[in-house]
Amino acid sequence: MVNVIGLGYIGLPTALMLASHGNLVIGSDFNEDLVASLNAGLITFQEDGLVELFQNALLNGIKFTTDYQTTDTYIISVPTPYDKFSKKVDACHVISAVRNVIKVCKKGASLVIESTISPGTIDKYIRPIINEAGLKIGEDINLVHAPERIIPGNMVYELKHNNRTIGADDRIIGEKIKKLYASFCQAEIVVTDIRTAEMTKVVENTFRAVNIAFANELTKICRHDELDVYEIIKICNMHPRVNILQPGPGVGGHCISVDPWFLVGDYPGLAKVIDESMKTNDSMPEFVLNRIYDIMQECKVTDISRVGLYGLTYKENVDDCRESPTLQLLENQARHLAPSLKVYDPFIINDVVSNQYHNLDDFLIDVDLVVIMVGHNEIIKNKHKLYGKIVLDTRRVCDLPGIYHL
Ligand code: SAJ
Repeated sequence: MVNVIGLGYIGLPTALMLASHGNLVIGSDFNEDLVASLNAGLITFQEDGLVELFQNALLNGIKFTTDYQTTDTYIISVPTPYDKFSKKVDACHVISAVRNVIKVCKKGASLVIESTISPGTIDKYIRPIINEAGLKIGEDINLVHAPERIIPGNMVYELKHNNRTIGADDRIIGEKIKKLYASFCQAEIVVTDIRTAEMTKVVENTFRAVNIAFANELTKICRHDELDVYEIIKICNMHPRVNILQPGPGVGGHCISVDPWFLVGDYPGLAKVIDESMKTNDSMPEFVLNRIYDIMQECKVTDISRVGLYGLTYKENVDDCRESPTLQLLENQARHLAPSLKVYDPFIINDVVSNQYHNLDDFLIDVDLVVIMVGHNEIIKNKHKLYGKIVLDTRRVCDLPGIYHL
C-alpha cells in the first residue's frame, strides 16, 4: 500500500493516478476540510481529465484521511515555501511529514520525497532527523527523491507521458520505486543518486526562468527602439538552433518564480545569471505599470478607475493565482492604485482583490483601457467584445487593430 502525503496540486493527481493503475492507495492530508471534500467525492481544483481520474481512483478503492498509515511506501508531496528574504527553501512541511512517517512506518519502508527541494536538503535536514530518531538509513528506512515535473494545465497527460527522475541511495530501491511509477508513467524513468535528482529538478525550472527573462529583457530593448519584439522572436526562432520563449507581464506560479531563487540563495556569487534573470522577471509588473501610464497619457484616459486588468491567475486556463504577475502588480508596484483598478478573471470565483468582477461583460462596461494580463481562452474567443476599447495585450493573444503590446 502507498501512503501519499499532501493532497495538493501534485500529491492528489499522483495518488489518483497510482490508484487508477492497480495500486492500493491512501491519501493523507492534515487539512480536514480537504479530506472531507475528497471523501464526499468533490475534487478540489480544475484540470483536464482530473474528474474522470478521480472517479476511476474511487472505483479502485482510494481512501483519504488525516492520519499517516503504517505501510512500506510513502510519497511526500507537501508544499515547500521559500523564505523571501534569505531566498532559501523552507523545508518545514517536508521535515514535519518525515517526522510523522518515521513514527509509524514499517521497518525497511521507502520514503519518497516528491516535493521540490533545494539541492542538499535531504542531506542537510532529512538524514539528521532519521538518525536522531535512532533509525538506520538503508536498513530501517530508505530515502528516495522523485521530483515531480508536470505542468499545471496539462497535469493528467504529463503524469503519464513525461520522463521522470528517481534519486535513491540504493539502486535496488531506486528500481523498486521506478516500477511503482512505471505502473502509470509510460515515459523513460532515469534512476540516479539523490543529490543529482535534487539538482536536476531545480535546474529544469531555472533553465525556463532564465529563458523567459531573456525574452523579457529583449522586450525592454525593443520597446526602447519601438521595435516589435514578437516579430523579432518569431524570425529568430526560424533559426534551427534558436528557441526563444515568450515575454510577458512577469513570471508567477509556485515553481518557475521560486525554485531558481534556491540556487541564488545557496550559491551567492556563483548564480549570477540566474540572479539577474530573476530580477528581470520580477521587474516586469512595474514595466507593465509604466506602459499603462504611457498609454493612458497617449489616449487621454485620466481616470485610473477606468483601467481594468483582465486575468488574476499566474498563467492561462488554470485557477491558481499564487505569485501571479497581476497580484505582484497590485500588491507591490500599484499598491496605491489597487483600490481603483478593476480586475476580472473567469477562473477566480472568490474575491481575492478589491474591485473584482465575476462577469466579463460587467467588467468591460466599466473600463476604457483593458490590460490583458493572462491569455485565457475566454478572452481569445470573445476578443470581438474588445472593439471600441483601448487594449494593452501583455500576452499577445488578441490580434486586433490598434492594440498596444509590451
Ligand atoms: N511564462 C512566460 N513566458 C513563457 C512561458 C511561461 O512568461 O514563454 C510565464 C507564465 O505565464 C507563468 C510562468 O512563466 O507566469 C510559469 O509558467 P510555466 O508554464 O512556464 O511553468 P509552471 O510554473 O506552470 O510549471 C513549471 C514546469 N517546468 C518546466 O517547464 C521546466 C513544470 O514542468 C514543472 O513541473 C513545474 O514548473 C513545477 O511544479 O516545478
